Amino acid sequence: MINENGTDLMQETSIIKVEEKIDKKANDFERIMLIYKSAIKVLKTKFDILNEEFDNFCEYNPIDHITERIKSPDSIIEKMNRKELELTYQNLVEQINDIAGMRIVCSFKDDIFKIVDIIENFQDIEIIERKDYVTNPKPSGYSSYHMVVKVPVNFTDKTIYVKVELQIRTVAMDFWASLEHKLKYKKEISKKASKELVNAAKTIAKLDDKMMQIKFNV
Ligand code: 0O2
Repeated sequence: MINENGTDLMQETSIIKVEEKIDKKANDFERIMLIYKSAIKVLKTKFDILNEEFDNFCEYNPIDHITERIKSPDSIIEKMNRKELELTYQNLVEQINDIAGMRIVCSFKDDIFKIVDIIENFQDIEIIERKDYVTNPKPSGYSSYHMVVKVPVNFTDKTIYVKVELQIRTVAMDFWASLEHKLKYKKEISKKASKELVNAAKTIAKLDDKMMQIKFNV
């Protein structure tokens, strides 16, 4: 929840046309992006601490690697158009949950749920949405655990709560998603190829289950 000293990013944002401002390289857009970048830094620090704790004090580290990104202006506009949203900052902040994104890539499938548990226990982070495409993959075959969280970012005069999308997946799921994204990027693919990708995703899901079994039996 947002406490009485905190500000939601939405309250920070007036209704300005995103397109115009991006074209003019206006300060408003840069300021908003800086706020998202800061939220990523806050979360990244949390995961760096966990990583060190796992490496130094635990038998095993479930995190293989972490990547983060801020959505590009072109990609923001493409997503807003796809969702038929008017290009305003208010819509950007309210409706687009993955301007700031972080991907936590785990070794084994059960590690995903360990990481989810850990995030649920972060006292200062609010989970506002989750989608479990690990238990229920998308029709495309895509598998990952998604969470949208609100992260408090402290500035000189206020705390702003900023949305970050977390994608938690195994190395194998990451391999599939990354290649599938490359194959589909800005082009239609045939029905046959789509079917083959779904089959490849099923093979990968079996492989993840097999690797987990092996881990439990070593
Ligand atoms: P990009 O370029 O990766 O950022 P929402 O974000 O919730 O408002 P949506 O699309 O309903 O909108 O949410 P969903 O299904 O949770 O997907 C969000 C993100 O998950 C996508 O962001 C992708 O990164 C990833 N994703 C979802 N489905 C697929 C898929 O079939 N294949 C691959 N490779 N990735 C997928 P963007 O903005 O669509 O794309």
